[in-house]
Amino acid sequence: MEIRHYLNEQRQVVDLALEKYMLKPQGPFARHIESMRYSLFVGGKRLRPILCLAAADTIDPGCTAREKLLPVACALECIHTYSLIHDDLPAMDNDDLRRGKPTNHRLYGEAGAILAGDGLLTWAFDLLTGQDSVLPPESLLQITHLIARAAGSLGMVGGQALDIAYENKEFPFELLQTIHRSKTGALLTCAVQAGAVGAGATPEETEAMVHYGDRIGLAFQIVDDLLDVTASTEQLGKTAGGDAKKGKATYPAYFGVDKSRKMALEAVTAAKDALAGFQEKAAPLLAIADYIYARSN
Ligand code: GRG
Repeated sequence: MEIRHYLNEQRQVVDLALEKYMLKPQGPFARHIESMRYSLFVGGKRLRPILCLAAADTIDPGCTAREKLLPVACALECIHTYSLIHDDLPAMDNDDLRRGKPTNHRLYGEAGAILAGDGLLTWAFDLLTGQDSVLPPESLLQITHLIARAAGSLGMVGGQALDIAYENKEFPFELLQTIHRSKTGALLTCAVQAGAVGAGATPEETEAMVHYGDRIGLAFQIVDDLLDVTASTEQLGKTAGGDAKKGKATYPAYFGVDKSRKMALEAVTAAKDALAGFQEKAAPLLAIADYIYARSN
């Protein structure tokens, strides 16, 4: 599978769906909606929605499920984008650059950026439960709960709280794993799990997907840590070297660059092993796992 071609094609599918489902900048809230749309459409790999659709395709290769999952895929991207807007705020990472462009608060002010994030988070749940949602009520309820759990205080928000609380402090490696699992891994795992559930996966199939999500989540975070050390600001589209400056504990800080790369590769191998039962139907998910590791080189 030519992964770059696949990811480009799928990114276009997601972008079209986002355009369809996203609020339009009109009426009395036009400026606020424009601020949400700015960060949503300024770039991004669309990894979470693509993972959701690829998981659905693995369970239901006839591609009928993926259509029904497009609002779910878009909701995941809205939540991810909100997290990036808030992460960049002066009260958090205070960054000027995201996705290669000025951060939201640089353009819309701090209050505007907080509200853009709040708007995207809330719109995600509007999208999940509104008129565009065509999944059967039972799977919809399950998926909505999975997303709320992954995004909230026992997932991404909780992970971010821990990440900030432990800046410039020493802490055991186990806590670093908890931070990564919740801050970054939970939403990635949830994307794959939601795709599987929406496509009618059996509990065993869903379990395999969760295992895959957990391992690519780990690999993704290790690679993100590595890129912060090895890539330039231009390559990253955000300020490079930020982790060390902010006193963040990272994989390279604990283990060095070479060992971290090895650990990322091990995580990707375990992710791929988890999908052995799906054989060639899992080709896109396998290729995405390889792509996550390849970014580190
Ligand atoms: C503020 C509630 C709240 C949470 C923030 C996701 C997050 C939690 C912070 C972002 C900080 C960070 C660099 C985390 C590492 C992993 C990560 C989420 C990287 C960005 O995701 P990509 O590479 O970004 O998928 P694009 O722009 O391609 O969508």
